[in-house]
Amino acid sequence: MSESAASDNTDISQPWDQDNQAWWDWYVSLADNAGEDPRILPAPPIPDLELPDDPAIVRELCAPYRVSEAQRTFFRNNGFIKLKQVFSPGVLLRLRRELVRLLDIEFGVDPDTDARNRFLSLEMIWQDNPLLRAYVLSPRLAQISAELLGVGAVRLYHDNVLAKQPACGRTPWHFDDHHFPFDTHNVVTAWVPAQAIPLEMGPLAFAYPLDVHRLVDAVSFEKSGTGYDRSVADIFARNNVAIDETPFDIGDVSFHHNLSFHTAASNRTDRSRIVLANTYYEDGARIIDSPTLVSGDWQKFMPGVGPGEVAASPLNPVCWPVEIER
Ligand SMILES: O=C(O)CCC(=O)C(=O)O
Ligand SMILES: [Fe+2]
Repeated sequence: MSESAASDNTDISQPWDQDNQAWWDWYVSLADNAGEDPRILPAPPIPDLELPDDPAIVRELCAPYRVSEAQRTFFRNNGFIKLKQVFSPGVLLRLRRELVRLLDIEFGVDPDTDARNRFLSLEMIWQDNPLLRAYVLSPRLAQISAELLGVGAVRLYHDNVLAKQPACGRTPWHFDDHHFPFDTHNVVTAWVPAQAIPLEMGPLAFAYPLDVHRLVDAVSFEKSGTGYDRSVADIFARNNVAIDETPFDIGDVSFHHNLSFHTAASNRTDRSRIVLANTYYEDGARIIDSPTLVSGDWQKFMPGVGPGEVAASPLNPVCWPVEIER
């Protein structure tokens, strides 16, 4: 590659000018799938439960969850944590049913039966759907996020429904600081699986401890091809970096810091891996002066907020502590 072609491939100074779905289609194209096993296995059945009614769901989404000092220390050191029984199976299966309905409306596919190998994404699902609003602005998720970060108040950046369809490939290695246009590192994503995720479905996997990002800080991001993903994987392997790649039981929720390096394997099951990922950040944070291509559709998540300004549009409510007005 000539020098200018190489620098074109690493120039991310232009803003993203397409939608969030196009962003994800592009982003998963950057993953190296050479080592992935192509066999498709049957997914575990979705439990046949009686689902709770909406008031019971809202009560659970609002109730506090006890985070121990040991868990806070683990998160601070490692940049991620997987917590057990954050929600009951019924609350998650009700979420899944609603997300399947929305994905069907948006993409015209039943994400469980029409396998198209894509990473489908929806965002801003909470604004006109009272049930999903309760899941996205969940005081329980926001309280856990604030306690893990050790901050007094958190706002919503955005929600993201992530449906990795059967046979869709890996999510490339990355840390979210690269995507999020914030001037703070007090940013956390609650990744809420709407079904159990066995290894063959591609659970989110985390490199740790938190500061392993320093090993790859000098690797240049490449906006086409799989070079960045391969370089990060090689450096982690050469340095024997620990990776937590473990299944999620129904009810497990992971929380990752914006400096935590993470990836996910391909979905080798016959069911979509549906997750709700909500990102929360410390109240008072500002937008950086120069968001990039990789910051994606950020202005959609913060209308009216410009570079350098305090990130607090009406679409970024304080989710914890709970305000009287919502
Ligand atoms: O769901 C995935 O595979 C990736 C999600 C992710 O990178 C995130 O939520 O930060
Ligand atoms: Fe991520």
